[in-house]
Amino acid sequence: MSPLPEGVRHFPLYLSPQQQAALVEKIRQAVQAAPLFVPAMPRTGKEMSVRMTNCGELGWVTDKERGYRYQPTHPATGAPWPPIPEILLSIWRDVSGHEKPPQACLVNFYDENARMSLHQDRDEQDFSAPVVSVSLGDDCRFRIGATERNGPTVSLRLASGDVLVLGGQSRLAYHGVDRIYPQTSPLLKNGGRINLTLRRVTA
Ligand code: MD3
Ligand code: FE
Repeated sequence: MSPLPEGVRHFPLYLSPQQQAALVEKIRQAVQAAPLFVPAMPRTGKEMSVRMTNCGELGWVTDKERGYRYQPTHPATGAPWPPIPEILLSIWRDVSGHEKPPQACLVNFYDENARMSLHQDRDEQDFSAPVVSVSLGDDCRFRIGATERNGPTVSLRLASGDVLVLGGQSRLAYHGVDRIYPQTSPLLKNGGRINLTLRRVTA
């Protein structure tokens, strides 16, 4: 068992099954107001396998023409993002150690074939705040490495209701999702995994 990298904290089953179900309902409402979109890589336009939306004052979006960025409105509807559900704000207050509330909540939806390749999160101006991640639905194999692309990595199985805090040295660590383990959670009727990431964006 490799230790987790410096700055990573894992809270297995932070949310009870009842809290998870209530949060899924909040996310379903948010997705009705702010439909999932297909993110595309800058320049190439290659589509990612996850589907995304956001809550909060700013949302992370990407497309071929304008690349990675945060913006206050949905790329298709032009509407402001829905508010971040209160339960997520209370998780942030409990685990982030950060004074200010999160500005963005990225909602990633994975079907059983979706992946996220190794990358760094560096589109934010404030790296002093951690990223807080909440997993719902099927388990995944999450991989995290060093701040250099070719550094050593460790894998972690994330389950529904788990919370992960990525602060300190790990804030700029390479990370990704290698695979989803289908049918490992009864939470989502049609299976798959939802990951919610809470962040500070502006300086
Ligand atoms: C480590 N999401 O949205 S969550 C992402 O499961 C992202 O959907 C993955 O990577 C997912 O950018 C991983 C855990 C996570 C989130 C942000 C991090 C790990 C991180 C930022 C820095 C280091
Ligand atoms: Fe990331």
